[in-house]
Amino acid sequence: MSACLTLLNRRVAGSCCRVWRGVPRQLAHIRSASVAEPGMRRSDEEHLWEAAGYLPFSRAKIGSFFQERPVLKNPFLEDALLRGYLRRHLPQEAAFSDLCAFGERVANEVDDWGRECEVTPPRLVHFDPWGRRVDHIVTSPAWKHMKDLSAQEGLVAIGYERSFGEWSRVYQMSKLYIFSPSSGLYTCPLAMTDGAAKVIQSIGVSWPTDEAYSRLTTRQPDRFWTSGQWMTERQGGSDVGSGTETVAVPQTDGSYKLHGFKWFTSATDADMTLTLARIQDRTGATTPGSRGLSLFYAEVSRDEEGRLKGIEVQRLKDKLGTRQMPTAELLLDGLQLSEEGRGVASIANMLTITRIHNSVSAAAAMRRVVQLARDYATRRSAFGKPLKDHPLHIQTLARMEVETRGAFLLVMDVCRLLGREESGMATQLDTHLLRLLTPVVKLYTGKQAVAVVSEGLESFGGQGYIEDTGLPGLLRDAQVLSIWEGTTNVLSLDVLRCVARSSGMVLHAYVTHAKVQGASSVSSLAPAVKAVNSALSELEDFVQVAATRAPGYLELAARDLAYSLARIYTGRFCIHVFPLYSFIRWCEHDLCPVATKQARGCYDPSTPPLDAALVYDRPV
Ligand code: MFK
Repeated sequence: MSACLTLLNRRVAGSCCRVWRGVPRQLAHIRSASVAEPGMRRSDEEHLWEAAGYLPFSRAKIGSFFQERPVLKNPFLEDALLRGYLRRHLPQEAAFSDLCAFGERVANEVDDWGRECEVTPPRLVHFDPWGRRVDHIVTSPAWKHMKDLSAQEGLVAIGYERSFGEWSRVYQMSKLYIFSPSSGLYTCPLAMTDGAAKVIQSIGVSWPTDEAYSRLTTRQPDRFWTSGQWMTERQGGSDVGSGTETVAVPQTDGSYKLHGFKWFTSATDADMTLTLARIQDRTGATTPGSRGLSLFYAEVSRDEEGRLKGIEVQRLKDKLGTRQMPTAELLLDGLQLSEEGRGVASIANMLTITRIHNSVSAAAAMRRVVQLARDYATRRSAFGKPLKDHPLHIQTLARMEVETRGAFLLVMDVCRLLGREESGMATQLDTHLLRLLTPVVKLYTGKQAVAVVSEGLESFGGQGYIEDTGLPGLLRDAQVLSIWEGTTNVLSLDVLRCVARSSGMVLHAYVTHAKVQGASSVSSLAPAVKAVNSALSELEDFVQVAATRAPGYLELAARDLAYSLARIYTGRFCIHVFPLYSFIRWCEHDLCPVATKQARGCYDPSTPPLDAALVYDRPV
């Protein structure tokens, strides 16, 4: 063969430039080292190249091997855990057939729209051709299809129709879970729409928001509205109470004009919004802090010439991900909705809903990347066998799978609790659990989604880094999940606040619910039961010690506490829902990191100055 190749090199090189065009660069050295032999016929060349196994490169120019792509199949049928969970709790045929049909639609139609949203991002047209300011946010046709689809499929409506009683939220969120990774981020406006409907419902559906409520929760595409949640200002992303500068000036007709600058307004093409502002008194003074904030409802409308009324769009944000969706800086005017000074408490209902949606999207992102990686492992071979036959690769996928299952079960349990509360079935324990677990599930799944999706991309090798595979977008969009709707630290502190405000009742409810009662009848499960219950005891011990320390101690422990709450609670599901071997994988985690770190003195008073010395690289 090597003699043949030498002959080939000598004869072919320089004889015909045409042959060399398209030969991969790695073969170029063969040419440069070769001697030309004029007069050679093309068929001879071809014969020699074929003998050397290179003909496909000379003809097709890129070789004959093409890797099969990972295939998205019906995400409902592909998800045994989701189907098993629903079979257990919501065994209605109507729900199954709807989810199955929707899964088919997602795989065959919606996923392409999602991709189109990514490659045709929104743009802002400030002026019409004659110089008038119009501030049009131009979105892709696919983005508009998503809106119609959302109405038709009842992606918000299901939560308010409550056809499945206390399980209606689980059903709605199952649908969103299937939809989310293919939605082109349309789940963002849907989360806020759902949150706005919830706020309006909790305040009481009456004029002027009754029409808005019916539009937010309709299944008719031509009536359907989406809502914004315009909270963030330049000074106030997390610290909304101090950072909100927008003022509400009372008008003679009882309405208000809002003057302010909203720094991040997601899905700015919404039809209405809920937002916060400080009401001015007659002297123009406002009340500072959280107590000075009221909640406002505003419809986004245009005048006859197409100009936005009372709103100027400064610019669209240039973001790492979520590029499918317009995020803008703007100002607006509106009508008062909440009691004066109850803005944060009133919008908290919206935060609960959007944080649950966020968690659903996080679990869904993990599920999607695992589904694709699992499929790819059957199509891609390396080192002589398919990836699925490499034990280390399968171990990696198993670790991703167990994270995904844990996230799914945690999220669905919070949806279950929400459904119980909304259908009047919730016990006091359920209500406490819902308050505590909402920030916990949001912060935990948001972080895990980034880790799992990043790991998932690696399982496609270099292709996972290539834009038009659609895979990098999964990672970019996952990164926002731990940022918006409350960062990990802000939510960890929310956990502490709700523990303190309930005088520890939320924690008591948690321990009561999470404890696995009685010895398991299946002896093989005994170690798992023991692991969860002893982690719970460690958690209780931590709380007892922490209660005797200065407040700064708990603040430093807040993140680890939230992680412990998430991991122990998920461990409890492992026993009932998972096969035992997945519990072994779950226990690769420290179930109660807050106790482990407490024992190591990580929250001692000396820690903050030491941390500052470390971060700023200054000796203490
Ligand atoms: C795919 C999913 C897409 C999701 C959509 C994404 C769209 C993106 C839009 C955004 O990102 S909008 C910006 C989101 N911003 C935040 O999430 C703010 C993060 N900061 C916090 O959450 C702060 O903790 C908070 C602003 C709430 C702190 O404000 P305060 O004024 O210091 O709150 P405080 O004093 O703790 O609570 C005031 C009242 O609200 C209290 O009620 P009472 O007066 O009756 O006692 C609290 O109990 C209540 N409250 C606060 N947080 C609550 C809550 N109630 C229930 N749940 C909560 N989480």
